[in-house]
Amino acid sequence: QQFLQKLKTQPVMAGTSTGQAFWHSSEADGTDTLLDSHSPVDGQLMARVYPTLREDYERVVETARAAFLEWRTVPAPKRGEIIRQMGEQFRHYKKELGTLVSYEMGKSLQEGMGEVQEIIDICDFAVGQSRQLYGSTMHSERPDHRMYEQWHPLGVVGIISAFNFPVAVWSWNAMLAWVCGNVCIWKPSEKTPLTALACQQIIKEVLEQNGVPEGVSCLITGGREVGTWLAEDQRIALVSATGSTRMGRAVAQTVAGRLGRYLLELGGNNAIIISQHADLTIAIPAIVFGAVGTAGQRCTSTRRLIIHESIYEDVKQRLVKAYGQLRIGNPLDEKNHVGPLIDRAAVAGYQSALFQIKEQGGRLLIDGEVLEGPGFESGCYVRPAIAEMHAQTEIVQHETFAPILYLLKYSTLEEAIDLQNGVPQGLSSSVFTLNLREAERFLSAAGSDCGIANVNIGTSGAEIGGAFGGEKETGGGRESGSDSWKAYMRRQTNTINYGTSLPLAQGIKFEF
Ligand code: UN1
Repeated sequence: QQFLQKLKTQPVMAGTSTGQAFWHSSEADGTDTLLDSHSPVDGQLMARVYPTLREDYERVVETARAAFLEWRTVPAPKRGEIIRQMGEQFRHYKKELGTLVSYEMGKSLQEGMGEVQEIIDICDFAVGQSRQLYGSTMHSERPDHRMYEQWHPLGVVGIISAFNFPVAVWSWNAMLAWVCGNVCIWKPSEKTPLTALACQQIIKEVLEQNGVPEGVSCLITGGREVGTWLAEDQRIALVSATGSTRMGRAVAQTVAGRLGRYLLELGGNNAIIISQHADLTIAIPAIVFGAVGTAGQRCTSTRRLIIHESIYEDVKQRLVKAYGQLRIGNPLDEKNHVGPLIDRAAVAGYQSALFQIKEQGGRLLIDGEVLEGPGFESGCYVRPAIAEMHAQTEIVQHETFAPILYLLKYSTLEEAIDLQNGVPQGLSSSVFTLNLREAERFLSAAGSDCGIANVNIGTSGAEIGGAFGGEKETGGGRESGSDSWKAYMRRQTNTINYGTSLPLAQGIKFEF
């Protein structure tokens, strides 16, 4: 409550641009244009937020562009030092921000804190990265020539983030984009504007204290239309978008139309293969965490279980038992395992999926239900469901952002891998097996077609150190660790002649 109060009293909420943050200008008209942030935890109206108007957007982009001209010349390790200080601030505010994430988004307090931990981790990673923006050197085919490549910043990076990881995914993008010398304009999900505002406040002090030009970190708010402004805008060098495949396709088509760059992290439909050689004592908790954690609203959530026929009944029984022990309720109460869905529209999507499962010949092993009564007033709490499917019907092919787990049976590993790959999405995957051949086959070129493939751990809960993202309808982008930083930079190849003649490549002679 105190943290929220602090947010409300900061001038950044009141209107005009302040420090590093842009918020909506005072010309806002009627209250009906405000974004209401309701907590799915208890249905309470947390705050009303001004959406960005078009003229404010113009001002934001122009200020960001001007800031870029300065920021790009700051030595990368100096930029890294500022990110280090941001990491310190997030350490300081971990509890407050984690709680706000939990309250605004509905994930458990531990997961809310975990998200802030991801921010801290990526800050640390980005600090190191700031001294490692390496390019290669090549040997020129020409005498007295040197050839090398260097990496330069792109310019203004637009970040469109989703409600389910309202702060972590922004930080993966922003921290790397900043050390690479870019400036950022962040459009958070209209379902979780407050956590974005909180992040902007948390870093504001650091930016101000270091004399960072206004516009390096910009925040704009609003719905789809505001995202479209970024996608259409020639001045936005890179649009990094996280969310549904539908949204990502629209962004990609628009950005591609102007030959801009995009980085997409879209839907997943993640499966775990449970081999007859699996250690079920670790497989079962991995499945349950993957399927019901964050109420099934991670893009890495486990949605499909492909189980060897010889252990199918055993796994089924263990799952039913485990699901029977799940406590559904207020995510701020650490006793509970499953919190609410983000809003009633998500609940409707869940209900529609349950209906389609039955229509498509599925059998609900654990039926879903929308919970009512004390503690469930928001109308967003649902019971995690398990459905047995005879095939990957249309509903199984679809990513329903809710805790619904599909069970499928297999007899050979090839069949299991075909099922695993037989959906339009390609984000995360895993196999539980103690058999080396199976594990390696799954990880081979003939195995999983996903961006993430794990052995003996679940599909969700990736660390920041690896590149995060996936193939096919997941969009092909990679964020966070490994060499994902390259997406935020442009590569320049330099050839230098330090000789006294002008030899041409490919031995071409051009004499006159
Ligand atoms: C997402 O769901 O958009 O791997 C990101 C995980 C998290 C990130 C998920 N570290 O589950």
